[in-house]
Amino acid sequence: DPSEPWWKSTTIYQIYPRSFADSNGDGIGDIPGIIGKLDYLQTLGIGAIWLSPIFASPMDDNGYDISDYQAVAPEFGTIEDFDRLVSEAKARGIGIILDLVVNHTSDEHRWFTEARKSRDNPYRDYYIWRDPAPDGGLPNAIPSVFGGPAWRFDDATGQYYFHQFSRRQPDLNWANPRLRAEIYAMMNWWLERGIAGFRMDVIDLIGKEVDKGITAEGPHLHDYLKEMHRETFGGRDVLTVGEAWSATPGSALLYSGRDREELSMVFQFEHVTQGWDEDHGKWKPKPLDLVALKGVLGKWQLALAEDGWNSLFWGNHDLPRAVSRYGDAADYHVASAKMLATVLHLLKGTPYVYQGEEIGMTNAGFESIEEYRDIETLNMHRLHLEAGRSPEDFIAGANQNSRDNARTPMQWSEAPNGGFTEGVPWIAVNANHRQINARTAVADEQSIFHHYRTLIGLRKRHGVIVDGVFRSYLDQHPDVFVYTRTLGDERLVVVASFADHQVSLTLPDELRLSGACLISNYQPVSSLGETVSLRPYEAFAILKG
Ligand code: TEU
Ligand code: CA
Repeated sequence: DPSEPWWKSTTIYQIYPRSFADSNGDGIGDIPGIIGKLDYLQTLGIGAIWLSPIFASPMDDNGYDISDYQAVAPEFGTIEDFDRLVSEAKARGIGIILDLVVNHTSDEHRWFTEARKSRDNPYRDYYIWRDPAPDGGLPNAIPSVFGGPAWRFDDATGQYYFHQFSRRQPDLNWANPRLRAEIYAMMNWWLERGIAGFRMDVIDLIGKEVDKGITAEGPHLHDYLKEMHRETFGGRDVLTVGEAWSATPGSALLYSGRDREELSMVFQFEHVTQGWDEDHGKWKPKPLDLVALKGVLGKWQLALAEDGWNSLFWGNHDLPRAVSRYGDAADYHVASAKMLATVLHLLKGTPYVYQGEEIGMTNAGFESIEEYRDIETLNMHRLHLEAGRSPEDFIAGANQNSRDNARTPMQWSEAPNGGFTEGVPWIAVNANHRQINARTAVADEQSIFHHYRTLIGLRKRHGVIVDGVFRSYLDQHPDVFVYTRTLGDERLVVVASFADHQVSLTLPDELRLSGACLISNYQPVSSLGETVSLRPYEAFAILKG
């Protein structure tokens, strides 16, 4: 339907450039490496690439600590490489979406080196400074996401500055209109280079009010987003997706409602955090609870059924590998990876594929802390030991949920280092690259890769997948996810087992139908009777009408 924006029927692919493809043997992925893989991505059928930050950075948080918004980090290449990536991608019908990290900068950004020179420096209030508390201590007890307090004392000027993340990522003061104007000018500079949109890092945190302990969804957040829309991407046909860990179904509508003139959609994480431990968070994940997972996914489908728009993802560069977290990488690797793709990509919303997910890459399986690189993991490991807890149970948690599980290099072939680099990779390549790699996957019609390619193609062809009304069935069943999408007289039935054993189902009358099998991960299934028997992780979709 031409009136629908392009980003409702396309699939977005996320690249973490450091780990995607190294073209010059320094063990670090780079932009020329990405250009060399555009044909592979065109085969997959994706419509745009969300590129994690490629900007100048000391790489304290692998580029989420930006020291110059309008320069490309030398280890990733040059601005000419970037412009070539944009044009080569466009020639293949692929847009480039940049990662906008404007909640904070690097402490090496010129604005911050200026700001810390004196209390009356013109850039001082580009950041958030506070006097020590009366007892000389921290201004308040807000914690950093990466462990420890969110305040760092600056000797030179005798004040603390606020950092929601590492102490080398000072938060920007969005209450400052001069700061906002500089951000908008920078965004327009990139939009002029032909990008297809922005992913907005922790956008729910801009406009925080630290004196009231409000770090997310502050009172002026939507004022700033409306101003940003007006001043930059408003009149352009681009995709804007805001990362919002704090979003609820209610607030998601405020970001993405069609008349809101803010963003296209948000990344919300309720399906992720509902699986974390109350006390230890992600470091002690709970076993998968499908009824809870289905409840959250269904709630979001219904909340944004009439307005707003969902993003759909299992993974990204901060999350564990989908098949390891939600599937069964050990015993049903291919079947469960295909099932997860089927069940996600046929929901209503825009699907995001994280690099390597399309070939079923798995968690890293690191055995020692020395193999980890992620600042969050390393900080939390130190705090865990300082709290007297054992290194073994930290590593057990990190093996399940450290961000490095998603950051081991993309596995291109059986060659040493998975064909990612001719040099020494910055982080170890998973030894299973001999079995799990893109070359093998593209050559095997039955691979996870071709299952993703089929799903991505189905979304382009069937309006019922883009616009169909979602309804779930058997909500309390612990092993299966069953839902329909309905548009006019078209009815799509999606059946998926999350069980590692055979499951027999009794279906409600309205699901007993015949039609065309659009996709399956065993043999095609084209009709449903009163009972249906599902093999381990069996999933299929039938279209009637
Ligand atoms: O992530 C936001 C964020 O808070 C995540 O790091 C997540 O909360 C955490 O991993 C859970 O333990 C964004 C980026 O995606 C992330 O890579 C950056 O490190 C972070 O912001 C700071 O820019
Ligand atoms: Ca390189």
